Amino acid sequence: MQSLMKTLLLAVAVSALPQPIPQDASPAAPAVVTPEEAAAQARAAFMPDGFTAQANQIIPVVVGGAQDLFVPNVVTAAVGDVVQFQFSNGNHTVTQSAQDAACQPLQASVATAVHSGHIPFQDGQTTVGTFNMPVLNTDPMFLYCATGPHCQNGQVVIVNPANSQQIVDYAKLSAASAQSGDGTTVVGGTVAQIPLQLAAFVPAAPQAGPPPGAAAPAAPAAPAAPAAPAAPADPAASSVAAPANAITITLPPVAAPAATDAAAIPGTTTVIVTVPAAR
Ligand SMILES: *[C@@H]1O[C@H](CO)[C@@H](O)[C@H](O)[C@H]1NC(C)=O
Ligand SMILES: [Cu+2]
Repeated sequence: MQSLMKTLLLAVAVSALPQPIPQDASPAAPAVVTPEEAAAQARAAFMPDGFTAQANQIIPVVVGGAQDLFVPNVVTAAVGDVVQFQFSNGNHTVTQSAQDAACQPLQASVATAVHSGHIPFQDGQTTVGTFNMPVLNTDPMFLYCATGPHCQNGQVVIVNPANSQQIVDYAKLSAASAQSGDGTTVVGGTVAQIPLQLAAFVPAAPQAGPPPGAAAPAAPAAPAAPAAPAAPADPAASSVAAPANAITITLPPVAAPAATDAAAIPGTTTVIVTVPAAR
């Protein structure tokens, strides 16, 4: 009985909150728009008029790419901002969990918990899928990728953490979890496509799949290391013998703090930087 009451109360509370955008079973690819238009669509869908006078930054967060991570993985956003998740290489999600239930969808118990659905990015794509999440309050939001072991491997992000320790604790909890649960319904933001040129990332280089049994393709040639500049013309400028691969940098005079004896500060400071030998 008590749990029935709780369920009813939750249902009432949930119905008072902004409702998820209904999704088709197989939605057509959204039109390609600018990042600003994508954020504006999300604001129009989720923010009552009262929000429009508030902050309206777009905060890009790159999802996946060369590594299965969120970059950045800590976001500070004001009410009225839109966090724009931009999906790079792979097939990732942004899915909300409870703080103490890493890698499990909060949506299972709270219908308004965020989930983007799986948004892929494949080599050669010229558009980027985005999930535009308006920030409706500044409570911490714990989010992860629900694909495969990505969450266990550290693909987690917190929006408005209470302190800098939370991301460390949340990532540790994620790594210790057995496996991830997936979200079911797209909730808490709008999906849109933006042109790759306007995205906040450069896609990972295409992976040429080697034919079965073939040796792995040669790694792309490393850019040539810049030649070490000639040693300074006046060796007296430095009493330290510079190694052959050193660059000598002469810095401008350092401003003397008021309480320091200015005579003790040399006119110039010579720093020797040793450049690692080219691989
Ligand atoms: C992305 O992952 C989802 C869930 O596993 C899957 O249904 C979908 O086909 C995948 N898309 C691509 C392009 O791999
Ligand atoms: Cu992922």
